[in-house]
Amino acid sequence: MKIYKFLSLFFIAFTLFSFVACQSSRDDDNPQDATPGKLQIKFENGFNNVGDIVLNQTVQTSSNGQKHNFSALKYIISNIALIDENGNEFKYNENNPDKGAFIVDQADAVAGIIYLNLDGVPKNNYKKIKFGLGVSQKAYLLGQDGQAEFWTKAKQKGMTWSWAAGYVFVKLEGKYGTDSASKEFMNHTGNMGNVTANEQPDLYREITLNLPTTARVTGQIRPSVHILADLNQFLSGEKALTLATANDMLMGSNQHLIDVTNNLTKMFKVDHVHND
Ligand SMILES: [Cu+2]
Repeated sequence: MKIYKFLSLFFIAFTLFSFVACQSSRDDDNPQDATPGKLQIKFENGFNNVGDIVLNQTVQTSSNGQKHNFSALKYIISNIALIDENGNEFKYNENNPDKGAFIVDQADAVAGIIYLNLDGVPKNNYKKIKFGLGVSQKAYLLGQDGQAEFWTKAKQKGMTWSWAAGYVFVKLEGKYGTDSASKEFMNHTGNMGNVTANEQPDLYREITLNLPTTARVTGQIRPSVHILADLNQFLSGEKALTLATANDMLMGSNQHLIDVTNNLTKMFKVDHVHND
C-alpha cells in the first residue's frame, strides 16, 4: 500500500514535472516567434550581356545600334511588399515615404550592389516581392509635411523638382552616339505633381517578382533578395527606343518618358535569395 502510494505520488510529480518542462520550453520559443525579422534587398544594375554598370565607363550598344553609357543612374523604390506562400501580403510602410521609400543610386554601389535594409518584417516564408518604381499618388498627395524626411533626402540626391512638380522617379544621364558615346543625354521621368489636377499620365509602376527560393524570415535569419536590373531595357526593351535631339534632354512624363518607364518596368528580376 505504502509503495503504491509512493509510486502514484512519484508518477504525479513526474507528470507535473514533464508538463512544466514542456511549457517552459514552449515559453522559450515564443519570444522568438514574436520577434520580427529583417530582410535585405540588393539591387545590381547592369547590362545582362556585359555585367555591372560602372558610371562613365561601361558602354553598351542598343538594339538600334546606338552606343551609350551612364553618368547618372538613380531610381526611387517604394511600397515594398512581401507575399507569403498563402498569398498574404506584408506591406512595408505603404504610402509612407519617410519610412518606406528608398533611392537606388548607382553612385552608392559597393562592388556593383546597392543595399536596402528592411526591419520589422514578420517571421514568414515569402514567395514573391512587390515594389513600386517611383512614388504613388497616394503618398505624394500626403503633402510635403507628410514626407519631409524623404523629400529632403530625395532633394539631396537630385531626385526632386519643385514640390509642385514632385519627385524624379528615374534619372538617367550619360552619353550616346553612333560611332562613340559622345553626345549628352538626360531622361528624367516623373509625374509633374498631381496627375489628376494637372491632367498628366501617372508614371508610378508596381512590379511583382517571383523569388526563385523562398525567403525564410525569422528572428535569426535575415534573407537577402538579390535583384538584377538589366538596363538594356532602357533603349532595347519591349519598345526599342532611339535617342535623338527630340528626346535626349527630357524631363517629366511625355510619350518618350512613358515608353522609357514601361521598358524599365520590365528590367527587374530576382536572381537568387540568400537565406543566411
Ligand atoms: Cu546575391
